[in-house]
Amino acid sequence: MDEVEALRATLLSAIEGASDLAALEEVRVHALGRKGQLTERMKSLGALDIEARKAMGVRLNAVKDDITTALAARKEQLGAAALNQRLAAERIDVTLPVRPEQEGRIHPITQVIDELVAIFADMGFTVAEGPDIEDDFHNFTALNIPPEHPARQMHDTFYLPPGPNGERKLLRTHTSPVQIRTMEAGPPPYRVIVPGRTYRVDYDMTHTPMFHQIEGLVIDTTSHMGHLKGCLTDLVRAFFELEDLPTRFRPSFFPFTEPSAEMDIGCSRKAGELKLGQGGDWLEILGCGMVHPKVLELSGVDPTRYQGFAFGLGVERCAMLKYGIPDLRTFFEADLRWLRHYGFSALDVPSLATGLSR
Ligand code: 2NM
Repeated sequence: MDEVEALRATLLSAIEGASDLAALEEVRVHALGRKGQLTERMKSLGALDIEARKAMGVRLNAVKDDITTALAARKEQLGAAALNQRLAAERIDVTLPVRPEQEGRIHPITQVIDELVAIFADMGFTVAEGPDIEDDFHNFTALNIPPEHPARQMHDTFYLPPGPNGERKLLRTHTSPVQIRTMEAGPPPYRVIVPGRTYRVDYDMTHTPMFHQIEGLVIDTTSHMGHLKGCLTDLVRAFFELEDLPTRFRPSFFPFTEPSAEMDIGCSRKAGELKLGQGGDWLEILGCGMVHPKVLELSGVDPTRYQGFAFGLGVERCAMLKYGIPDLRTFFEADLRWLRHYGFSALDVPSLATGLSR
């Protein structure tokens, strides 16, 4: 046997003899690595004359191919053996209970929005959404809010720096601009609610600069104040889960509705404790009214053909009343202990079939 054949035999038997993947890798480096036996032989080809170099080159390449093939085959064998060994040695008990994980909580604001959406959806409303950054027309002008109205003042509305055309955008002060956009987008009938964030320059015990509203809009040919009263009375009775919660409507004023009203719910205030649904006291809960003909017209709806009502309520206030949360500002402090206390399980989706929440 000549030297090349001897090398081939030695390397092949070393490959066969490797007992694990680490040993096999050692054999590979020993043979084919930068200083490996086969590599060194190939380097020495340069010293031979051209005919001998050709012949030896062909033989060495054949040995290299054989070694490479043998290495791959042995690697697969050893890999499979290692896996089988692990499979035999290791056990997973798939019946073990999962490790306890912290469950996230639904923020009371989200919960109340979900509850109100469920109630309105049951009455046939759909949800509309729109931008937080609005223009003056959709937030004020289209709502019949006059140019000199105090709400437009810098100290009540967050204005953005003027754009290239001098127009100053603003953070919407209510979600009504979405209702304007709904009316602009197509003809009545409309039956929509608009939940979302709203912004006003205000910060004290009972006001935060960002807060949440749900507004509603119902427009058809014959929608009237009776529908408004029935719809909103059903709403508060479903939301507070009090079947005969008393309501009353007091005359009020908004530029975008005529007539306008404020709705109160019955309550009692004894020894500083508020109880909904009984006693002779009243608590203001929302604003509403028949949409002003000028608002319809400015939104492209024919006020001689269509009429209807709108309303708006504060989500934080509803959450505080229903869930006994005393301080408005805690809603936005992102305190996890607070959220664990006042938050809701994601597994209890509010629906009218199962009760709004548990
Ligand atoms: C309120 C009270 C009364 C209202 C009006 C409109 C619109 F766009 F249709 F004109 N949206 N929301 C409205 C009416 C809002 O919040 C206290």
